[in-house]
Amino acid sequence: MAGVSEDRKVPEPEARQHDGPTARLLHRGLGALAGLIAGFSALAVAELAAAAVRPEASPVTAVGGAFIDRTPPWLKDFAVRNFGTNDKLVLQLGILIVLALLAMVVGVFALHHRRAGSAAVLVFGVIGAVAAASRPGGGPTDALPSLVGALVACGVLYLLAGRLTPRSSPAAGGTGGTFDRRRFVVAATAAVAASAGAGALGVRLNASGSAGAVASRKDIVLPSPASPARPVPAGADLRIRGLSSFTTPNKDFYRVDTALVVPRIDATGWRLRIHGKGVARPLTVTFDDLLRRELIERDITLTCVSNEVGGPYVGNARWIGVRLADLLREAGVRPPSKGGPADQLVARSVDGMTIGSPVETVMDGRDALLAVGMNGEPLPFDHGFPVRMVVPGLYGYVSACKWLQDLELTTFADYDAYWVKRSWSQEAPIKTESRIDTPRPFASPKPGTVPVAGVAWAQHRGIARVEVRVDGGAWHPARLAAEDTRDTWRQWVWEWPATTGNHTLEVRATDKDGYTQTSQRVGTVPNGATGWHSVVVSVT
Ligand SMILES: Nc1nc2c(c(=O)[nH]1)N[C@H]1C(S)=C(S)[C@@H](COP(=O)(O)O)O[C@H]1N2
Ligand SMILES: [Mo]
Repeated sequence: MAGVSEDRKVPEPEARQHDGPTARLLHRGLGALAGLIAGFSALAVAELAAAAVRPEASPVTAVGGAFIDRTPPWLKDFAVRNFGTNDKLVLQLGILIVLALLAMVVGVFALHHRRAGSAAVLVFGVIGAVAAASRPGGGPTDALPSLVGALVACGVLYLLAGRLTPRSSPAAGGTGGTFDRRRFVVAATAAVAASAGAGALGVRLNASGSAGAVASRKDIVLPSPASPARPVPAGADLRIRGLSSFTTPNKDFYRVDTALVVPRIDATGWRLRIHGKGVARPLTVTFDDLLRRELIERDITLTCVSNEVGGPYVGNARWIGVRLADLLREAGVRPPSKGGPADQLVARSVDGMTIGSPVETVMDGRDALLAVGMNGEPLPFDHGFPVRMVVPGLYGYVSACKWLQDLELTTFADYDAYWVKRSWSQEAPIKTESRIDTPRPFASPKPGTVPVAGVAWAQHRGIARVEVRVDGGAWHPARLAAEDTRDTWRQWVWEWPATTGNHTLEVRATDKDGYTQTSQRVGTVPNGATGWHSVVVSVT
């Protein structure tokens, strides 16, 4: 009887109530919330400030970019394997989560160390500023968004922590005491609202900042190529349900790059410089210069070295561009076999990517392109607008530089390109591979005739044969679709007389050099995966 009613009759003094464990927890929680709000203000204000500099200067993008450049190959491989094209989203979310946790810690700390806690926010600002200023294409002004954001956050935290500081009251002891919750709520709401406004405005301004680039892309009319591709042979696309289409639509084309913000370049201001070792006549060309040259159109299948056996990072498109070898010859470049001093062509993009290709390969007569068009339209921004390289037969990381702005002739001995510094091979021709597209893994087709179909590729050599086997039995020759060119992938199908039960399907291809895919499984690092793709299905 005693406890409850007595408590009601003799209430504790207010200050004592606020000193209880729940009150203390609530107080800390509000400190953490203050930290979060300050962090939010920092990012929102930085986003707005970035609109005055460039989108790449916003702190999460800058820190993310710096992180990507320092990612060890195994982690990159892990990210690509597990998150695929979402890897960048995962990275940015990860950075935001870490920031949120740190902001909460700083917020709680600021409850008792208001000045030091607020000042600690500036440390993050400096980290963001250094990362941003040292990004490719960045300069001292790139530091501004992080610094301005941090200053604002510092002020916000100071203010909010102040509202959480107990007013000195004679009865207040320990860590508690009273504070005016209403005043805190008002200040916090104001900070959130103002930041949200600034952030939203920043996002909009950053988007509209690329209006010139978007307009320049819309204005482009691709001239018809002097050397058109022949039409894709009717029999090249088997049109089997579940099988990748022969030409990959741009919207479905795989995307692999290190760019957190896709560069949006205004084609009218674009310049490409060709220079370096053995370049007798260095060249600078504009986008219009390229369009005025002889354009060629070719079907070429692109493949990423990070593509696992059975993976999705391969696609086929119809490209329009100029012959890279022609331009190089105009600049006076000779391949090593003709006495040229440079054996490596290093392509540089506006976002600081470097991609090195063998000069010999680029000039050996294959259709190495400076591409301006992809499947009948100017290159999409994601795929390198306004100009990218495409070299049949070489993995993308040693040939397919997007958002190109510079070509330098040098040697493999003198220079390691971006991925080579990260333990990938200097040279990497595409390996002969094949993939089962249908049936899908763990599908359950009915017994009877089941088409097993997929694609095989050995760019610049061509596919000669594809074979399929079931449960490790004899190899059956698949029917090959018509060949478009030896630079494109080739579809295949085998009509499988499927019987009830669980079965393992395996595929292997043989290229026109007579090489049959090895069964030996190796990973993607350092120059491409090998092994047979297999799919387990249960026929019921
Ligand atoms: N600027 C730039 N170009 C780049 C890359 C990059 O990260 N940055 N990645 C390369 C890699 S590894 C591949 S496989 C191809 C992929 O081209 P896609 O995204 O158009 O399919 O682009 C290449 N060109
Ligand atoms: Mo790649």
